[in-house]
Amino acid sequence: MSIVLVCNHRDPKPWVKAFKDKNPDLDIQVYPDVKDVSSINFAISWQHEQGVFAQFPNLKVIASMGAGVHHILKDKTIPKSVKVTRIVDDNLTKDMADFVLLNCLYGIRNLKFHAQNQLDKYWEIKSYQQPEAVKVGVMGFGVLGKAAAKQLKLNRFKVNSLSKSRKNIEGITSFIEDELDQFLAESQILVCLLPITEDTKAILNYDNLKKLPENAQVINVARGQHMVEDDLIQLLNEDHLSLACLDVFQTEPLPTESKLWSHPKVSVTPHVASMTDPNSVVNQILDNFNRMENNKRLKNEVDREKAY
Ligand code: NDP
Ligand code: OXD
Repeated sequence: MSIVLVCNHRDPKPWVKAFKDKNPDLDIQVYPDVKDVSSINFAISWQHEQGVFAQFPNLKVIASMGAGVHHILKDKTIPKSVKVTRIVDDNLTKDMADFVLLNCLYGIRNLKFHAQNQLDKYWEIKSYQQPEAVKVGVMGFGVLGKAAAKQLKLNRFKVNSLSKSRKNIEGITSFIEDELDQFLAESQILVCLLPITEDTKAILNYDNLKKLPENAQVINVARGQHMVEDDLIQLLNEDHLSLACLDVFQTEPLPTESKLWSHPKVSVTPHVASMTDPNSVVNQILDNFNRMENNKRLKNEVDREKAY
């Protein structure tokens, strides 16, 4: 039984090293240098080219290198019998919670405004808000959304959450998908931590973003496909929104011609909110490889119907 690593936009070398450090005898091959396609039962994937897995007739499991799995599930050539797993990792979770807090503070302390003024050597004092005066709406209350919400709460922000099913966490008001309008109307800062599904694609569109209070800030750390980028730019230009902190984009790397790069109210980071450390997740992937070999239930398996 062998593993294939199929990845784009990520260097496979640290992954191979992490696996080999744990188990030097492991047969792990990096696509496209695969010796015997029929020996491959387990794949580790990041943004593979569509259809690539069709050449592995004995494939049983595809493990995402990250928390998100849309890059795998959108490939309709993958047989239904192939199981898909994702990463749930304490370091990934803590890093995301930190990044969300950082961006919320960045917004309320007007740091983008001051950075713009610095470029113009212009001294302008602007008052700022206290966290307790600001309500953050965290869209998606799974592993990462919950951790971000708790971190915000600890740092004095008021927090609402949005999820499919009702949650019960002290001090955080839970909204469910039917209550999206009310949730948006209360979110002075909106944090998107949803998975991509048929319901959440393009959910950050003009009509929905317009429901945010005036001067709201938007933070998208989930996927670029949630956001209709032209709609966002329009609402920033109309002064309905004050700031967008974007870590993910419709097209990555963000094309040089994108207006987002130089928009005075947009902060751009290159999909670094929280990055999987191969050394931190190698054990959970190897554990699932062993589970597959022994016909045991996999950990962090994705419900392919639900799509997350
Ligand atoms: P989870 O699967 O743990 O959580 C998903 C949450 O979204 C759940 O609370 C779910 O509700 C909710 N949800 C799903 N569909 C809807 C809907 N239609 N309306 C409202 N809520 C909905 O995901 P994670 O927290 O682990 O990760 C979230 C995303 O973050 C990933 O899919 C990935 O795209 C992104 N990510 C980005 C990174 C970056 O560096 N920028 C790094 C890591 C992840 P319920 O609880 O009721 O099921
Ligand atoms: C992930 C990511 O899904 O890095 O883990 O975006």
